[in-house]
Amino acid sequence: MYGNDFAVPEEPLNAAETPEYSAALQDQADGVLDRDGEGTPHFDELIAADKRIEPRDEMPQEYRDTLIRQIAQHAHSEIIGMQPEGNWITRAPSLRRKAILMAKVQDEAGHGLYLYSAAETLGMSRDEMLDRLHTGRQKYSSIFNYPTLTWADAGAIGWLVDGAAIMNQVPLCRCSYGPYGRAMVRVCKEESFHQRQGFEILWALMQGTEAQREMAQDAVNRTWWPALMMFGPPDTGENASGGHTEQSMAWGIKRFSNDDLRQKFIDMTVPQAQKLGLTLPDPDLRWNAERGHWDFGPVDWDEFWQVVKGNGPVNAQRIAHRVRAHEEGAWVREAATAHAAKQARDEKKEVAA
Ligand code: FAQ
Repeated sequence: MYGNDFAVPEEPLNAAETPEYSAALQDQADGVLDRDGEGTPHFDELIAADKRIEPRDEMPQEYRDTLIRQIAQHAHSEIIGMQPEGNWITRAPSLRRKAILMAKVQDEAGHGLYLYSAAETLGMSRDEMLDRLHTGRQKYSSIFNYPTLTWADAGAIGWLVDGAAIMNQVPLCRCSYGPYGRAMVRVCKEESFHQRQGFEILWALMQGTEAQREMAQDAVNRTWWPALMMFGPPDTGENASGGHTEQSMAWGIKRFSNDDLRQKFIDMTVPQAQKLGLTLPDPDLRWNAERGHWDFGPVDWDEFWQVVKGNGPVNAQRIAHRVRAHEEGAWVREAATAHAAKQARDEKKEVAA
C-alpha cells in the first residue's frame, strides 16, 4: 500500500486507510454531496438533503461563525503544529529522517494554507485570523502546547497526534460546507503518510537498543493522554459539557461526537501499540467484549482546560515564536504584494495595448 519496509499488520493503520475514507473520496469524485441543477435552494433544504453549502449561498450567521471558529482553529493548529516537530529537523538522526520530517512539516504549512483559504471564503481575512491567534482570541489545538523532548517525540506525534487528527478529519470530508470538506479530502491523504512515518519511527526504535526502546516508551507515555484530549471535552452521557456538538451535528459540520471519535481512535490504536511492543499509560485499558470496545480510564479534563486557557507547558513559547516568525516574515509579504501589484499593472497594460 505505502511501500512499507517494516512488518505491520494488514489492517489499516489510520482512518484514511479505512472504507469510510475511500467512500468519502468516491463521493467527492461522483459529486454526491454537490447539488443538482440550477437554482439556489434554501439553507435548511440543502442541510436536510445532505447537500453542500457553498460560499455564494445564504447561510445563518451562527453557521458562518461556527465554521470560521472551527476552520480558523484548525488552520492555526496546522501552523502552530509545525513547531514541535520543526524543533527536531536539525537533529534528526539521519539524512533520510531529516528529509522526511522536512516534507511533513512543509505539508502542515500547506494544510494551514488550504484551511485559511477555506475560512476566507466565509468573509474573514487571513490577517484578521492571524491577529486573533496572536492575541489569544482564537484557539489552536491543545496538543501543541507540550514540548518535544527527544527524537522519539517525532514518532509519537506522527503515530498518535496525526492518527487522532485523521480520525477526526475523515468525517469532516463530508462536512456540509463545501470548501472545508474538499480541503479535508486532500489533507487526510497527506496525514495518512504522516501517521505511517510516525509509526515507522517508533517501530525502528523498538527494534533498537534498550535505551531506544525506553525513549519510545517515554514519548508515548507523555503523548497518549494529550492525544485523547485532542477530540475535545466529553459531549455524550452524563459528563457531557455544553459545547457545540449538538448544533454542529444538526448542521452537518460534525458527523460524530467527540466521545465517539475518541473511542474509535482508542480501538484502532491499542492493537497497534501491542504490535509495537509499547505500553499505553492507562491501567484501566481493557477489552470489553460486551461493548465491543476498549474501556479506558478517566481523562484529566482539568489539565485540558488549563492548557486551553493558555497555562500548558509551552503555550507562551509557541505564541511568542509564532508572533516572531510573523514579524520576521513581514518583508516577504510586502515583496509578494508588490510583485502581485506589478503583475496586475503589466497585465492591464497588455490588455490596453
Ligand atoms: N484544543 O464543543 P466542543 C492536527 C474547545 S490538526 C483546544 O467540542 P467543537 C494536524 C472548542 O474550541 C488538530 N480547544 O467544540 C497536525 C470549544 O471552545 P470555544 C486540530 C479545544 O468545535 C498533526 C470548547 O473547547 N484539528 O493535529 C479542543 O464542536 C501533527 C468546547 O468544545 C482540528 O481543529 C482542543 N483539542 O469541537 C499538525 C479539527 N477541543 O471555541 C501538526 C477540526 C475542544 O467555544 C502535527 N476541529 N476545544 O471557545 C474540530 O473537529 C472541532 O473543532 C473539535 C472541537 C473536535 C476540535
